[in-house]
Amino acid sequence: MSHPIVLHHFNESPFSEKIRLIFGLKRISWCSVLISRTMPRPELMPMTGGYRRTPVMQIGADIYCDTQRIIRELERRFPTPSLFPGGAEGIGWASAMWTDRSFFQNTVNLVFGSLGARVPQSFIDDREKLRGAKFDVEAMRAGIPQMRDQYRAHLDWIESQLADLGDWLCGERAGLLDINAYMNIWYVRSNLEIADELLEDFSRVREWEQRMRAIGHGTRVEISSTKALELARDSMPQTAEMSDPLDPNGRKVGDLVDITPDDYGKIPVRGRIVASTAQTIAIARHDAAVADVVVHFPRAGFLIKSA
Ligand SMILES: N[C@@H](CCC(=O)N[C@@H](CS)C(=O)NCC(=O)O)C(=O)O
Repeated sequence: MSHPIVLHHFNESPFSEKIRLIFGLKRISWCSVLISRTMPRPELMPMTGGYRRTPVMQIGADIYCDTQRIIRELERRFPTPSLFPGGAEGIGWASAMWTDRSFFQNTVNLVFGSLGARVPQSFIDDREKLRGAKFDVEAMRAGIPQMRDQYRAHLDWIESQLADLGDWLCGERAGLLDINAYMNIWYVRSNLEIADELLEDFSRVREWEQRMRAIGHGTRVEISSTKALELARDSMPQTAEMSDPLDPNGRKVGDLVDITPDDYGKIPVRGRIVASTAQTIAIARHDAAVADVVVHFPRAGFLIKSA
C-alpha cells in the first residue's frame, strides 16, 4: 500500500519552504500538517522520538528528519525531474552546509535583529531552549551592519554564479543548489521591508528569485495532526534492513544508538539501527501512541552515539 507524503511544517519556516518548492519542482501531491512555530507539539513528538526541528516528513510509519534527509528521500522516490540537472551532485548536497548554517545564521540574525521588539517573548523563550543559548535580539540588532556586510557577500556569490551559468545556479533547470540558496532570500523577503534595499545591487538574483517563486508548491491538501498520527499508527515502517560494512565505527543493524543534531535542537533520539549508509541512518522505535516507527536522519551534521 502506498502512503501519502505528509509534511509537518509551518508556513513561515524557511527550511519548510525548501521542501515545498521541491514538491513544486517535482509536481508532487502532498498532505500538509500545520504545526505550531514553538513547542509543545504533542502529536509530532511520538513520531520523531523528540526531534523538534521543522520540517519533518512522514510517509506512513517512516519519519524523515532534517531537510537533507527529506530531500534525499524525495529524490529517490521521484527521480524526475532530477535535483541535479547539471550533474554536480556532490556540490548540490554539500551546499546545505553553506546555506543551512553560515548563510542561514547570517539571515536569522538579520531578520530577528530587524524585527527587534516585534519578536514575541514566547518565541524568544522557545528558541533559547532550542539553541541552549541566549536568543539575544538586542545583540542581533546591534550587529545588523556586520550582518548586512555578510549577507551581501553571500548574495554576491549567487550573483556571480548566475552571471557565469545563466538562469539557474547549476544547470539548465532549477536544482538543489537553487533551492538551498533561495531559502535565505525567501526568508528575508517574507520578513523585512528592507529586502528591496538588500537586493538592490543584485539584478540577476532578483530575476532568479522571480523564477524560483514561480516553481510553486505542487498540490497541497491540509490534514490534521491527529489524522497524521493515525496514519503512522495504522502503518508498518517500510524500511528494509541494510548494514553499512564500511561504517567507520563498526555499527551494525540492531545496535542501540542515540542520534542528536550537532548544532541546535540537541535532543537525542534513541532507537535500534535498521539501515545505514555513508549519508543516512534509520532507527526503529516504539511509542504507545504510534506503535512501531522508523526515524530517518542524515549523517552529516548529526552525532551517533552508542546508547
Ligand atoms: N538542519 C535542519 C534545520 C531546520 C531548522 O532549523 N528549522 C527551524 C524552522 S525553519 C526550526 O527547527 N526551528 C525550531 C522549531 O521549529 O522547533 C534541517 O535542514 O531541517
